[in-house]
Amino acid sequence: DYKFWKTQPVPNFTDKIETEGPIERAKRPEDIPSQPFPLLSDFEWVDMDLTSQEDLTAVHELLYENYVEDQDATFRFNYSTEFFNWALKPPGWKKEWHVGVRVKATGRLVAFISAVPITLELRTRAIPSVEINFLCIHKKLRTKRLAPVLIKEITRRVNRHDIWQALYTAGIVLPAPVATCRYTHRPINWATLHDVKFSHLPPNKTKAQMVAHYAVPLTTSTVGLRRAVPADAPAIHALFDRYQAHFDLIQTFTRAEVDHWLMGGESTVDGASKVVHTYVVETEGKITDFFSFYLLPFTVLGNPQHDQLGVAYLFYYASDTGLDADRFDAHATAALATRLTALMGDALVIAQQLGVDVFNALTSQDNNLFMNELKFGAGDGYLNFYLFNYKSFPITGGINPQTKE
Ligand code: YNC
Ligand code: MG
Repeated sequence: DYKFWKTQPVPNFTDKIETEGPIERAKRPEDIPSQPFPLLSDFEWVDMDLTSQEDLTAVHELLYENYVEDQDATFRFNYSTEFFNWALKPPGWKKEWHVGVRVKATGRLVAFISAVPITLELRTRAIPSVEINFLCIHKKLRTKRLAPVLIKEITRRVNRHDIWQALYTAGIVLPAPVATCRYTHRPINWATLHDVKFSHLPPNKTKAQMVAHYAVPLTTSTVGLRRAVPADAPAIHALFDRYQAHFDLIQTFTRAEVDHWLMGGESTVDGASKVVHTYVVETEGKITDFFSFYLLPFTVLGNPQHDQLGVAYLFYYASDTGLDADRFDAHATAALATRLTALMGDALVIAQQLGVDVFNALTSQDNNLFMNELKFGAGDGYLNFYLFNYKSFPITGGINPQTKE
């Protein structure tokens, strides 16, 4: 019955929204308590220092053992230092927003929650926000109502910086989603996916038929496609801004955020990010398209053949195809569908070259224009998107925010 969520500034399932905007009356940072919420006396709040290897390791271990897993508990996210640098240290990140709870006596990290600054735009209205992610409580401390304490504490820490809205996603249903997407998966290496029981052999099919069905070309096909370099950032940024205009709820980027989220920022190693991979199409000196995906492999438990699964997640993209036409123009939409199908087909090729076994995407952005054609299949999971302290009219024009797994 949502005992906690009922007390929070979120819409309920039946609210009829009359005006779009904040739910709580405006407050000032100085109205917010300067002291943390009390914890049981065995525990203490800590700011995790994700520039230190020790704290990175502690967060990694907590999430590795206790974060989201599949039903059979055979797959675990294999987070890396580079991944945390990318997902948790974008421009404007704050150490005090990497919140840990430790056992006082042993120093053991038993819970974590994070916020990073983002700018949302809802139907052209900019909303300075944070994205809340990586909420995790040790399995031995579950269902003790610690999650509400973590959520209230991160809210306090964000409010102290004069930010009053947040975006978060969850597989579970809470009051009340602003949008709901489905996970889809595009097998690349079907044989391996079958070995680890991620993919199943349909009746009346042979393994060879499945492998052939999902075969991806060895080389890309789009003329002018190449890896993005730092000098492309301004052109990518401009194209991205134009492309986003047709969605209702978007995340916008500053130039520094383009450098971080698309070029790899601090996660860059030897000039190329190991986490986010961005490609552009250059035609006669002009950037006409870009796409990006990030890598977050799975560890596979208890399988004699494989201990790792290469997993890519579609991230942001844009194309100038049909961009200046009315968004309901059927010809422009068909042209965009053709273009995105070619681009994402090439993304699969590149992912395959990087050892990716499965390429995941949500049913957000314009992904419905290419998913069927490129053999993405619907997964079991849904992802609900939530806004904290903001009520929105129903979203009809689509969303783009890509939260990190
Ligand atoms: C969840 N995922 O409903 P009610 S996603 C939000 N998001 O409250 P307890 C959640 N709320 O129903 P446990 C939630 N999961 O009574 C549960 N809740 O109102 C609510 N899993 O607390 C739940 N990570 O401590 C209930 O539950 C209350 O011990 C119960 O802990 C939950 O990162 C959890 O899936 C999820 O580690 C921490 O199960 C634990 O079960 C766990 O008794 C595995 O809590 C990992 C996992 C969640 C990933 C994510 C987004 C989190 C968003 C949090 C909300 C942010 C609001 C905005 C704040 C900033 C505002 C500003 C400005
Ligand atoms: Mg608990």
